[in-house]
Amino acid sequence: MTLAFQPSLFDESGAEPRLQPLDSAVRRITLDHGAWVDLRPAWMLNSDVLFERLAQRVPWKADKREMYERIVDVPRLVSWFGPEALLPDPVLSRAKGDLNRYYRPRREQGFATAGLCFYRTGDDSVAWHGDRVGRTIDRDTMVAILSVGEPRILSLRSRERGQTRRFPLGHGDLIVMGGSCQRTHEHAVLKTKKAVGPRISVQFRPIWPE
Ligand SMILES: O=C(O)CCC(=O)C(=O)O
Repeated sequence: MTLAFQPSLFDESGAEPRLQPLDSAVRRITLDHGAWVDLRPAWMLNSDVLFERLAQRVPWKADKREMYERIVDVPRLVSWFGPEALLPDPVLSRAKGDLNRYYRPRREQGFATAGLCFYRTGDDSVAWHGDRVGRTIDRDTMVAILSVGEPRILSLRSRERGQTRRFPLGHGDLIVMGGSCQRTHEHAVLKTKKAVGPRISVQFRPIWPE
């Protein structure tokens, strides 16, 4: 699949994607009800190369879901890699390792799976939701999202409908949602009429018990 996109101004031409240290470059934003997000802009350098590889190599699927008693297409492409699966690029295995080393989650909370989403145009989106753990268990957890390709806005608001925060994420940026975030807050990538290029997000998650 090829989609035109605006390359990052900071990438070294043709160089391999590589990760920068997390450490002091991570900025924490404390939210209400015990939720927080960490931001690490440009965590991955030369991320356009990874965008191109993922766009070409990943077995993308168009999911369907039920809406108002009709089956409709989910407006984005997805692919999921279980805890033992070989990730579609070695730099993603390094990313998972770096996240586990930096956050040192308890064993059952370690980043294990990778869910990939491909937003081809501004029509692709995901509606307001908290990830499944927020609906099923009463436990804090972390979800880390690496974004490559052109930025899209990840919106975040408390379930009490407080202030909406908007995080433009693309070109190697990292966001980690932690604490109670999946239970007390919702996030979304909303449709936009603005001319936006394609973005792929990689979400690293723990394995959540049913
Ligand atoms: O693409 C993103 O940054 C968000 C993805 C997401 O929220 C999800 O798939 O649950």
